[in-house]
Amino acid sequence: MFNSLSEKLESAFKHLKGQARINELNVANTLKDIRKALLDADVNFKIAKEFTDTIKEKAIGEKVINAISPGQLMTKIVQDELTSLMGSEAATLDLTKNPSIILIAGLQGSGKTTFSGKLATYLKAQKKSPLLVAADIYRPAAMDQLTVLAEQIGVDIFVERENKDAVSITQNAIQYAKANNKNVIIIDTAGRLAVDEIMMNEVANIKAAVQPQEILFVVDAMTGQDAVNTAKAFNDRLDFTGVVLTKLDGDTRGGAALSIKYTVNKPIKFMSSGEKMDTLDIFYPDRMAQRILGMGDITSLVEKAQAQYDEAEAKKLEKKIRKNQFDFEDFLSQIQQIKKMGNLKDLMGMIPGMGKSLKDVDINDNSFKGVEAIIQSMTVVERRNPDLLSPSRKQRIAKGSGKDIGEINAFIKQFDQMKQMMKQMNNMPMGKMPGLRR
Ligand SMILES: Nc1nc2c(ncn2[C@@H]2O[C@H](COP(=O)(O)OP(=O)(O)O)[C@@H](O)[C@H]2O)c(=O)[nH]1
Ligand SMILES: [Mg+2]
Repeated sequence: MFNSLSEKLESAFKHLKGQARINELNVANTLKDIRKALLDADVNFKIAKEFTDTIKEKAIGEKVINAISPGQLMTKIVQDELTSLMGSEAATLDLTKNPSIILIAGLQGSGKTTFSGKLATYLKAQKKSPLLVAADIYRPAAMDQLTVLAEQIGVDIFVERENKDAVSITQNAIQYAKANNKNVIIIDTAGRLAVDEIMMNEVANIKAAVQPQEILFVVDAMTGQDAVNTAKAFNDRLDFTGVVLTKLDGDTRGGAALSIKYTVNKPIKFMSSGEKMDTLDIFYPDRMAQRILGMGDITSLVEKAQAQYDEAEAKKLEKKIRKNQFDFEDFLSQIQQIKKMGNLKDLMGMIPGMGKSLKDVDINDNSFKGVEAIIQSMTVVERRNPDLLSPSRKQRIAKGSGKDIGEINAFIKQFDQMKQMMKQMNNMPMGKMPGLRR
């Protein structure tokens, strides 16, 4: 995420790192490079200037030049300012009403329908009972899309295909929700390719009719400054309660994330990347600032791991590792756990220092395909007894998984090395392993 921006910011700090002495000149050069990095990320020039002016002021105030580690102090100042530019605190959803109504607005193609599905998945996981409402009356395909999503995630949907009045659909949906114990209503509306009066009127009419607690403006983060302009137009008309940044998976530059809060003074509430239904994340300005500065985001990584964490399973696995009984079956189930945590490259990017080194590496869920195919071509007995793999069995597995025998041997060798490492860890005195409790 925001790789190019991260890289440029990191290199801006080089002025301070390599120097034996820090002086006004290299601080000024750092600021100049920071400003350029922001402009290249498509941050509005006024915001970029104000940003570096503030940093300069703070750097003077905190006497960066005389500090023992000026580079570190400067990074801290930039980190704090990035955080505050994106909103400081994480924002929450107002779900106090029963039912709570969430209106989803934005341009066509921004990701409203996809987000509606993700939000419903997220709320369902929080033990809410959401109802999706198909209020995009113009394209029958839009209703189909939401219907398919709803079915996939197991959430109830309200559709009235013959009704051509979005306001009346939403009013009927509220009646339906009340009668069927749905406590959150998510209204997926129609969008246009550009801001236009008819669309704005329609959403404004729905707003007036149903008085939603939340109006979430969905915007494609890849569109940079345009995203910010659209946000302004929607906010002037709808006075929305929060922003959802979508498509943070591509090579999004960061301009939208950094400029929207400043421009409309509304919090970014969620960010979303990819088309899987479980890739919706709360937007935490402080964690995002850390990621942008290449510091990773261990907090989010741990949270994601915990969400998938099955205590009983983990205990069982720990026992097996301790007894040196880790087998192919355990390996396969670990891979599947990791895949459930979300986009792999994104996950790796949360490890401090990893983002940059992964820039050109192509990792995705398919990266595991080879290994999965190999293990899946083994019999259950073989999976549980790695030592059984004789040459003839390996031949059969190679055939079954479409690999050559060299690849099978390489995989088994890796697996053995991994087990060897686990064995060594088991033999290590506890005191030498920080953070690992037994
Ligand atoms: N890569 C990526 N694609 C997305 C994301 N969200 C939505 N899309 C895709 O963008 C297109 C438009 O999304 P859709 O939800 O139909 O937008 P809507 O017109 O606002 O309802 C679809 O092809 C989605 O699959 C995202 O976070 N990442
Ligand atoms: Mg849609």
